[in-house]
Amino acid sequence: MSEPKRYLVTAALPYANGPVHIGHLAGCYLPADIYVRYLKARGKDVVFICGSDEHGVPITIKAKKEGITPQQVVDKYNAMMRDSFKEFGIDFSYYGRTSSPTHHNTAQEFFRTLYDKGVFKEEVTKQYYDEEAKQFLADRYITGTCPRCGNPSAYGDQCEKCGTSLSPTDLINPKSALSGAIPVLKETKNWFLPMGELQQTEAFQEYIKRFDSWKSNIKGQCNSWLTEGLQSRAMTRDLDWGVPVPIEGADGKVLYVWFDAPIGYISATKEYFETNPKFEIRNSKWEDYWQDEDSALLHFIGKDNIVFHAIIFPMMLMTHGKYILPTNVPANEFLNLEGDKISTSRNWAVWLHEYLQEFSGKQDVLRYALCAAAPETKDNDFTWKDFQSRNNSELVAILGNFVNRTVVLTHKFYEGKVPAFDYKEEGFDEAMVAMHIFQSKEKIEKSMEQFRFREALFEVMEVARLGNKFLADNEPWKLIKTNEKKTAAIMNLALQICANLSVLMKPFLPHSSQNLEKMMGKEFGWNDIGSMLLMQESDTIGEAVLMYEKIEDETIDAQLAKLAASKVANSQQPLANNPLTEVKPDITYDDFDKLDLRVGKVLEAEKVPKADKLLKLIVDLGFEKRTILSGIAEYYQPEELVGKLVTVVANLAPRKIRGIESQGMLLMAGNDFGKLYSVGPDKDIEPGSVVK
Ligand code: B3M
Ligand code: ZN
Repeated sequence: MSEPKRYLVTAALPYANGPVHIGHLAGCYLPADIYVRYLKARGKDVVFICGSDEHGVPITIKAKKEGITPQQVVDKYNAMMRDSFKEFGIDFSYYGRTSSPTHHNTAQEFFRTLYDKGVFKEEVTKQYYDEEAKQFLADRYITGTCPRCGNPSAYGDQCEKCGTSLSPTDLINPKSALSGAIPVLKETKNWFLPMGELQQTEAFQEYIKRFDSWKSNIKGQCNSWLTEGLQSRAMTRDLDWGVPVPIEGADGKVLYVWFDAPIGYISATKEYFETNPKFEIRNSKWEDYWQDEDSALLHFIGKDNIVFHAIIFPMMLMTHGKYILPTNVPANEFLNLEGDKISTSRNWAVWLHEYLQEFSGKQDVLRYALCAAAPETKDNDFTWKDFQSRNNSELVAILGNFVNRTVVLTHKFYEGKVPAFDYKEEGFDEAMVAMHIFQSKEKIEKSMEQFRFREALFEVMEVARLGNKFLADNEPWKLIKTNEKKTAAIMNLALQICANLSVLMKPFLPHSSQNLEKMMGKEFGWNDIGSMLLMQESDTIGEAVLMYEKIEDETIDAQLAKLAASKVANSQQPLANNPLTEVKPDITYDDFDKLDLRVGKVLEAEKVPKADKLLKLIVDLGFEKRTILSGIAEYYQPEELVGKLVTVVANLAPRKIRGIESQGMLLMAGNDFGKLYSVGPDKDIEPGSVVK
């Protein structure tokens, strides 16, 4: 696309069932905000949309847990999240809610349009039902083992470990999350989006060409979905919390949360235009951003949301007919904390609202640390030590130090007035500085366009480094005694670098950039970058403002102690909550006897391309060789397995995974905390032997 006329940028609508943590921020809100601020600095027309996702099973489960109504849950967390995003400086144009009447209407109308066009396939299928709770078990109401990676606590809609989107019936050993009961299958009617058929359409094939220019982590996930072939997916649910299905014969059913939530971006945009008179003046309307081919549509999300934004929502938009399709879906991977997966239930997180209280005024430090460690291409780790050193040795020692010295010396030597640049000397050259900054600008722009914000931030710091070094090398505080003219020129240049930095920093460190603007007494735009004439002779600068201060070890230790307390609390959790103590219901010997377990010998093992977790094994069962796919690539190197004796479930019905037929399963010992060990005989015995 040539330069878009306008941009509609969205950040995933967080479920309003818990506070925001650093994983959310690094995953999508911060990158989206950085990008939006960058576009705005360049004078682009941008609308930045987010809001609370207030439907879906996660909300109702939280309500049950807290003993309050779903409405109370969403009211509480919607306010909390909105406020902390705001204080942190995530500059949404509008923060909506999917419980709003505008949203309900918009989502229902959308469904109706697709329904009237005959897009959906009406199907009676068997769905899991909890006979104790008398309720169908959609999505997260059901848990079980992920068929793809073996994660024992996958949800009915998705495995959070490998990111796969699932149907409840895909789960191995399904269990009701409501009562723990083993669910039964019961018939019910639902409306399906025929994704397999839609995949074949010309329009969709045309759309997916866009993937080629997307970040490789997204392209990879999307392509593997497409190669595997998409399956129809129900867009309605038997639930009582959500947007009612607006057609006859659908009593007691609501829209699937992943049908209504992305439409939330549209309804929030509508509400923004309805409530913001600014747009009437500019004579633009919400449709311009969603329905005009000259607009760019960008969805910032975390990796677990890729399929919904890159495939399902575009299919909805496409079949509706009036909408543009996403220009890009810049998704990040996951952020871990101190080497461990962030987890709300284990309280293993840094909560934004707590950070804002405990580190008051230090929003930009967290923005900086999170951007520098952002999981842009692979999962990454946040540690408090890294946070401290980013602050102390980068923000304080380089950026802050440079700005502070420049401003303080300008006050000391020149009563706060910009001194003249009137000096010539071989090797002392303002054009060199200008060139350096201009080149940085170009690098930053290139990185930004590719959503490589870490790289861009690094380059911004390069400019601060340049300034800091420039002062350290020239020592104006000494030189003033011997060469006033040169000192003035040095200070003039230092001020020009500060002015340049105030713009370069803007997308990343908005609070400190504002402070720097105050100190410079002026605001500059993106096109000013590279100029050495931003500060004019005799301009008066403002007082020095402390931008960053050192963070002491005690502060970091207190945070680490807080996390350590979570670890202890988790290990002391009542046994009833420990999945290892829950034994499945009794079975008879006849049930057990149905299993045909055999000793097998691994002959070959290799990674499955584009599947991080999977190994493809050739296993000798004595009487025949089997191809078996096993989700153990994280725990075993292929070569470790060759020659090993393992236990194989030899009569498990074959399953196609990633286009390869898996003819059995290996037994593995494991717990919920990761790590799997293969289970085999402890003495050499020939392959094919029966395990009983
Ligand atoms: N609420 C899932 C999540 O918070 C979901 C995103 C919706 S975006 C339309 O991860
Ligand atoms: Zn999985």
